[in-house]
Amino acid sequence: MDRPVELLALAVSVARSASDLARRMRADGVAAVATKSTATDVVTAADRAVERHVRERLHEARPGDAVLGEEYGGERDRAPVRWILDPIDGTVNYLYDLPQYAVSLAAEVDGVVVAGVVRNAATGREWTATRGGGAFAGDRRLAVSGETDLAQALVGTGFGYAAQRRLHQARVLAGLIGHIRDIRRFGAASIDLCMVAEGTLDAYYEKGLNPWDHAAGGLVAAEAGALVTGLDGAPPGPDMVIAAPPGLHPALHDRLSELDAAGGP
Ligand code: LIP
Repeated sequence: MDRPVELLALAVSVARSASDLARRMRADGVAAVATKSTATDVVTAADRAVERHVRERLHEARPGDAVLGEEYGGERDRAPVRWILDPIDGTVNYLYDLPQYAVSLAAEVDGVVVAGVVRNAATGREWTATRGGGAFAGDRRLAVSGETDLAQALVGTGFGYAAQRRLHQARVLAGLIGHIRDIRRFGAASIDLCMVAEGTLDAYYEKGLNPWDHAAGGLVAAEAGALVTGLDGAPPGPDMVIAAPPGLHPALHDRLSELDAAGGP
């Protein structure tokens, strides 16, 4: 029962009920219940309730699996199957009722992400992928944009919760913005990565992401043909996540490397 398609079927079913819970709680009104790394890094009651809901459903279906979630943490060591969960990716959007937030759930087998779903809880848009099985939005198979010219590229990015990090990211953006078509900051990495997969963004990069921000969306982007990497040979991780079509990745990568995008606080 560890086949990627079966893990995906469970992930999709869980992400749908979790999204319904998030949307209901949003309708009831949302307030920040606490802050985490900084005063602007908020957590709502819904982030926690949705994570508990997902953990309960996964435990019911697969009691032996490990779960790593944004709000309750979890097993960082390797279990045969580990689920990587962001209950509400785009929490600030959720707080402000901006319809760009998602339940992001990935299944990792022996350390490799093999299935993932990202579901926009506000709009119901859903992106899925299995390793080697392709990426889909509903039944539509996804492919990244054919853009090869950085100067024509619409690029997504994001900023951290710490002011010093945002200042570094702004300096990097200042060095990049004159070399691309334009920038988009939508506020949820998982959805940004899926937009690269469907070609509504030509590329995306961000420093400071956690595994739960990019595990599922990264697989969707990769299965749609994107190169999903870090900088200078590193895998995608907290220093940097870049997702771009093979024809665009080298130019974006090299520009970000020159700008020390993985550096700073
Ligand atoms: C968010 C990411 C986003 C980033 C934000 C934050 P969260 O995740 O999806 O890309 O720019 O700073 O990390 O905190 O809403 O789960």
